[in-house]
Amino acid sequence: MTKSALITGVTGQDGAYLAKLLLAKGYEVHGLVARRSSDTRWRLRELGVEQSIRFIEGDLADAGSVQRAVIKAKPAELYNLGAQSFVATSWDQPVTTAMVDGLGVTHALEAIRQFSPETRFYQASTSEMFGLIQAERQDESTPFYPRSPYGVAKLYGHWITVNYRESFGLHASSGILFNHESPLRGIEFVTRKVTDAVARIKLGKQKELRLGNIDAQRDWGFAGDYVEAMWLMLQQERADDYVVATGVTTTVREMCKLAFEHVGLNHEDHVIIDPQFFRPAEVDILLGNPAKAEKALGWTPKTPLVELIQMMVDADLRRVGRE
Ligand code: NAP
Ligand code: G4F
Repeated sequence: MTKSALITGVTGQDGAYLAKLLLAKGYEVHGLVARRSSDTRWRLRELGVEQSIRFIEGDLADAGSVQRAVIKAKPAELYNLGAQSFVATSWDQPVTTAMVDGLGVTHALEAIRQFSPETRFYQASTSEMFGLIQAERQDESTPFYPRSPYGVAKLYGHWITVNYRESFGLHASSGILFNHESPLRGIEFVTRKVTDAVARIKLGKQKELRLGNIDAQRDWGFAGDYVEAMWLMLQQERADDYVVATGVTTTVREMCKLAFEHVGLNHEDHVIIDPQFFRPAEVDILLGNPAKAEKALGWTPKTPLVELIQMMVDADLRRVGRE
């Protein structure tokens, strides 16, 4: 029998890759989409899956709409990827961030609890919850110390997922994913901001790139690899929580160097430090330990950062070239 899946955040980076993965596995894929005034489906078109998805209008902040989506899709698996996911914006819109990234998770869990308790649930948790890190390499037992309203909201989402698993026996798993990027990454995130600027500078359409704290370090992987870990989590007999990471950390500065070098340029000739991109509180360094996911799920990261950045620069060169 065809399995049905419901993805919140289907128009986002991860939603698009996950939809493609599930369709390839033969799932009927439903996507919850919030009403927007302009088109948000470009990623689904780039991956050639837009026509195969059954869209259901709804918003994570609106409990009734999430319930109706669950009743309509009758999903065997619900992947809760929808979020206000840009950390910097969470200081400007802390309440929206809490509503969607925090309470929105409870709306999804309640919908399952009341209308579809057999549905398996995936929560998109984040390494941002580790914030001011309490261990050199972060794993499932590392204490959390979020440093942004986004991190705080996501921590609520994480614990309510654990709580509904323990309270009601739901098959609810939380993936604590470290940063993952791709050519479909939003332009506001630092990797894509850099690769887009590199393409524009190379093609003579831009001269400089303004960045904030380039000493920050992140454990960056490829989104296409990470959505496989999400799916694997929901195929396990027991629900659990997993760190998904590469185990390698790199500065923003070094990531920039890789991107500029790929087109034969020197980042030092173009990068300008601009205080407007510094954050009120920073997560200086993240470095994950994915040993549990490797052992229990058989998952390993496949794409090294240099390959990922080159893939993103090449995609942006093509895009900017077409403009
Ligand atoms: P993304 O590209 O920003 O996508 C976010 C998605 O959420 C979009 O489809 C967006 O819809 C949707 N959304 C926003 N507000 C919503 C609302 N009120 N109701 C329903 N949907 C809403 O994020 P991503 O990089 O794919 O990340 C997916 C999830 O993983 C997010 O929860 C994020 O916080 C989490 N995460 C990401 C990373 C990472 O490095 N990428 C790491 C750890 C965790 P529109 O297109 O209409 O805006
Ligand atoms: O690319 P970023 O905006 O990603 P950030 O804040 O790490 O958050 C991403 O990863 C989280 C997982 O840990 C996700 F949960 C979250 O949804 C999102 O996907 O910034 C990365 C680093 C930061 O330290 C930031 O201060 O890059 C630094 N940075 C320096 N200059 C910049 C810039 N970030 C952005 N976005 N823009 C800059 O100009």
